[in-house]
Amino acid sequence: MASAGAANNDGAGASSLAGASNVGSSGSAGAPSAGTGAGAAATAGNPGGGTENATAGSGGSLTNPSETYPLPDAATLKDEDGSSLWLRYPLVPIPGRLAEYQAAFTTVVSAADTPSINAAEAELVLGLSGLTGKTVQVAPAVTGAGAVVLGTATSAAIKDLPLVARLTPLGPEGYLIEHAEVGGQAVTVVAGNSDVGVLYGAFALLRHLQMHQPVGELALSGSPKIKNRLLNHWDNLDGSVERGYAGKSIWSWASLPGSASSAVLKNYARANASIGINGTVLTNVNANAQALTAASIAKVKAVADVLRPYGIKAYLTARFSAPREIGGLSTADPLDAGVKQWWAAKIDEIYAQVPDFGGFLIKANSEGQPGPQDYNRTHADGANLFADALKGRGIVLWRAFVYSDTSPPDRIKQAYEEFKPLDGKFNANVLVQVKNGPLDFQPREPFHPLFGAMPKTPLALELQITKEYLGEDTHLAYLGPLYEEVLKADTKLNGTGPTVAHIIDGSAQSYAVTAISGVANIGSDTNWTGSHMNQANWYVFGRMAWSQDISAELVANEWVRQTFSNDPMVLTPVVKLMMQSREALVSYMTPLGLAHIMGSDHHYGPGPWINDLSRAEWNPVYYHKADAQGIGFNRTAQGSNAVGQYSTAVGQALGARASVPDELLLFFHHVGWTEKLASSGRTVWEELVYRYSHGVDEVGSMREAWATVKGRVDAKRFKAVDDFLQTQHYEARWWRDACLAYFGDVSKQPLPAGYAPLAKTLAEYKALKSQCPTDVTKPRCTPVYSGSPSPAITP
Ligand code: GCV
Repeated sequence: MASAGAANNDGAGASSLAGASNVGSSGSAGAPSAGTGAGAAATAGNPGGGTENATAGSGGSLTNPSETYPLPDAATLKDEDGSSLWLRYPLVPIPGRLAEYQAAFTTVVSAADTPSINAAEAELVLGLSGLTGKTVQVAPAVTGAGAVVLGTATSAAIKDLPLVARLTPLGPEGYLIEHAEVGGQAVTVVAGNSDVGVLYGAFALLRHLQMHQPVGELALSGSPKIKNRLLNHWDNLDGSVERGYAGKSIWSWASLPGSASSAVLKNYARANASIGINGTVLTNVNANAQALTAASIAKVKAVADVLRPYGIKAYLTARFSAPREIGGLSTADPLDAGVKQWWAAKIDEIYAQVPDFGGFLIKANSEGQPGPQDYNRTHADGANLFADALKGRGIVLWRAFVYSDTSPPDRIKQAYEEFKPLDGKFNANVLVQVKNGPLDFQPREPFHPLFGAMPKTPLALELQITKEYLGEDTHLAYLGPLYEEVLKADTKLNGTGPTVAHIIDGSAQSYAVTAISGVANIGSDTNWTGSHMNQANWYVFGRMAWSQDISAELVANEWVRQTFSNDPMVLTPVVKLMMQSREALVSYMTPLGLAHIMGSDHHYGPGPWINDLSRAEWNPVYYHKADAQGIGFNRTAQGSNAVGQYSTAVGQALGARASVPDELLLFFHHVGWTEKLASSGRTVWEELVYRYSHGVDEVGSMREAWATVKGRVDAKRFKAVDDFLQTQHYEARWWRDACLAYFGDVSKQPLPAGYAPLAKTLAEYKALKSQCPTDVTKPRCTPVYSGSPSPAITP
């Protein structure tokens, strides 16, 4: 049954994930609500996407044209702290839609008393009561109109309905939501092929309603193509989070198993189930063997017990040297019989406590982590050690992010060189987990050349949700466009296609097992993700893990509607600024294919001049290679030949100056400062100046757009987002001025006319190193400027 939720941290927050609602209020009439702008063409699902279908007949409009959204009364627009995420369920503020929902949803009729069905019931009771302003309760049977009937294809109320024929093909996690007649009454059926499928259906229905969609012709369905959709937490046992910008680890490892009963974990599970995530790796890939002791396994069990009703399996990272560190063995050699026995026993011990344990995520022989190469064995030898012991029960996600201890001529080539020769050598329950690009979660990089190159080895895609290189908690960068760019990237193995999405969903190369991972941005902050807008990146990861065809814009639309408002006066500007945000950030940080020019270690502010670290590839100068003649890393056949790792068609396109896209120019080519770009007619230097400056002004326009929603969203969240946008604007200007100061100095090119001058000297930017960031866990700098950072392109 529904329980009032508590805020993320400790229940102290004013609103909660489970219970908060931003009660709609009357007031002066707002904007006309016919679907406009960013939202107009969107539909509630994903027509033609193959994995999720829209409401039949919902047409192109997301709102009822005959209704308008009232301007919320400032006195009654309650402050929110973000702890409710996108599960707020506020009263529908438009009378016609409210009446429609009040008539359509009066009771929830359950089919079975199982943990997942109970979770679905509880969510529907909570959500429907909030949205309709009426108490919706669970009933044992259909007694009148307005029932929502839950169940699987074998439930008594559902098994004889014609819709079962459409449900069955949707697979074990699929769901279907339709009107039907049960017990002589018109009801809404939420059906799944499993209990978790029913839960997914419940969340899909609530999403539809939170988006104020009509319910007259209800026909929602969905099923994922990718089987394992995981968050990867880089959480350490001491409560810190590597690359975490949202406080401490939510597991509170030291207080487990007792603390598992806190509302935080249940709310975490609800949020993940609502977007289809079905696995979570609890521990950092830079692993600690202590996570595998008996005491730790008891903690994992406690967490897994909370996650299980929501269809989420717990996974762990495995430190390769654990047999030596906690097992008392003298070796961790994967071919040693004693080592095999140790891992087999350890894995049995885990399954005795956690019967649905998902498996292991392993980083080996990378950045100092131990691995099979320590014993002259291969990655396949290492992965198969775990695969044997997990067989029939779990999977191994073996990471391809390998980064050796010696300086390579071109760091990005290592993963392909080590893994491609091992294709076909991994056991059936091993996936090689590959980052989206060959470098390291940059604002933009090309897709990883391993995608398509290992037809006999299932590859999992690893995306980063926490924005290590994209302004962390502070800068607004909606990652939907980045994820979409990767998923749609064309490997051109077959002329056209397959895309990365079709590689990882298993369809292109017949993988037996499939997976996608997102490095979580979640922590103990009340708003979960360090900033309100970063919640959207958790949300979009889940939605795209479920459906690779869904568009970033549609997901932004869904998220804004559920998180802030359905009012087009909010929806249109906020979706627009989200959609421009990633490209704006690329422009002011790493335009034209620049990469890894952030300050060392913290990866926050600009540091293109850094050249004094002991290993070549730790220094930004290694990546941009700017000199008096030009800029960029030559990865063509005449350079490092990284292009040779792609299919012939992709390699040729990236390797030729005439066909490489401007967006990746300096990633693959070293070009002269005064060489002209065919696309703009500007020289490379002028183009850099233009893009850096344009990025700053884009943030200015994002701020202006956000300013228009004042009074239409609660004041607390409005101000929090507004403050961060101001910081971002200043820091975008800092990025622009610092990078142009440095590249101008190297190239000896003057700033062209039509641009604002650089505010400080190169020496002053370099000197900021000692002040900024002041705290690496919250890497915000004291304001770098006063006044307005824009216009950077002067009128
Ligand atoms: C978990 C980058 C990050 C590291 C991270 C590593 C990885 O190097 O900076 O913090 O370590 O990637 O993905 O393993």
